[in-house]
Amino acid sequence: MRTEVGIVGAGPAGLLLSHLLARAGIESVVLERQSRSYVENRIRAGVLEQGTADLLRETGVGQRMDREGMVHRGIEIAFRARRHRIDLAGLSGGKTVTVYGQHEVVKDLIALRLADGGGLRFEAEDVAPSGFLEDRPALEWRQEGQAHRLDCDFIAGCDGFHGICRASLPAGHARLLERVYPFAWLGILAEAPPAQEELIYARHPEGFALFSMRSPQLTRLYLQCDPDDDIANWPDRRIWDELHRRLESDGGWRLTEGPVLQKGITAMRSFVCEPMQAGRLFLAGDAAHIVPPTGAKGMNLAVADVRTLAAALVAHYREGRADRLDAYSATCLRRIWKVQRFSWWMTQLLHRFPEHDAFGRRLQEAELDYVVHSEAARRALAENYVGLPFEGVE
Ligand code: FAS
Ligand code: PHB
Repeated sequence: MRTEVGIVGAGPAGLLLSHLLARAGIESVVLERQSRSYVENRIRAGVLEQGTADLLRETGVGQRMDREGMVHRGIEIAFRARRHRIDLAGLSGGKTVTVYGQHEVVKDLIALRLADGGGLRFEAEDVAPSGFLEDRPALEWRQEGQAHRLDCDFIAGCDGFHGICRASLPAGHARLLERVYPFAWLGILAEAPPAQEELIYARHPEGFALFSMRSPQLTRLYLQCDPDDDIANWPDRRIWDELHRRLESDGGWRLTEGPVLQKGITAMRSFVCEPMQAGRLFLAGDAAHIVPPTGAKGMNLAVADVRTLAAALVAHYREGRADRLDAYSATCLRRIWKVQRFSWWMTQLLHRFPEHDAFGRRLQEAELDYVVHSEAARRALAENYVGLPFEGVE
């Protein structure tokens, strides 16, 4: 079997890349190790930057997002029992974010790719990339006991942090830069109408908490926990008690409880693989980088990578240009490190750090105080939260 671009992973990165390439008349095949149902029901990110929502809309996959997504013009930051609104739209020249679950974006992309006759292969086992350093890239895998091989011009490694593609880079080729945080996030999805319209990021002496949502019927909530904590230690009652404690302030607002549909603990790390390419293998999304979810950037950064990679592949196929593929990593890394900085900044601003002494806690409070009372600081937060402009790609 042969195609132009072999894509490993049917998460947001792999599916969007396949969609963008198809719109440019470039063939691809996506190999995903999980089932379609698994990837469509994996609850993850929830906030789409302005640029991400615009890209989905402009490329014909934003209709349901526009019907069901919730456009947000602000967020709230809570500390010392008071809440402060950040007017994202007013401070960013009218930009907004859209709350629309990552799994919904994945469903929309899968439906469109299948309708377009796109090559999506689910439950592809033991995918193995090869030949990408010798100009003869190929992907081999097993499916229903049969061995398969796909020869292609390029391989896109969109297989997430635990995927095979980054692991296939030659030893010593890449530099891995990482920061692991001394806490994790416990997240729940509750069948409860969101108790208010906008997100609340809360810094509390017991730890960080986040109030978010997925729909008028579904509330999404997170609280900081120990990095090696076990979800078995967190019965629903304990979770709700801790969320009430950390999120409710003096204003009388109360969180609405409901049946907990999903709960899990996610580790917190910052990670970058430099460079994000080797020969004809290109990494995109979580395969190349991880950000702590505090800045709501994970999926949005994956989208930005794929936008750059798709443009570079189109320049190759249409104009015979190699320069944009050669510059792929450098182009993406400029944005990646700015987003890493913002995600780290939001994380250090809002979480309880075990190593913090009284001085460290006062510094954190002073920074929060400065952010919520300085228009310049609020504008900087807003500019990053709604999404930095795309650079280097028309
Ligand atoms: P993904 O991990 O989404 O997709 C990779 C795909 O490759 C998966 O479908 C996987 O099954 C497949 N794959 C892996 N290995 C393979 C192999 N060997 N062969 C074939 N297929 C393979 N970001 C936010 O902004 N906000 C959040 O709240 C948030 N919460 C998160 C919670 C969790 C538990 C996790 C793990 C991440 C969360 N993220 C969040 C980040 C997340 O949204 C990612 O940034 C986003 O999924 C990145 O998309 P992809 O790069 O496509 O990677
Ligand atoms: C979510 O709704 O899942 C969400 C929102 C904002 C974040 C992280 C996660 O910063």
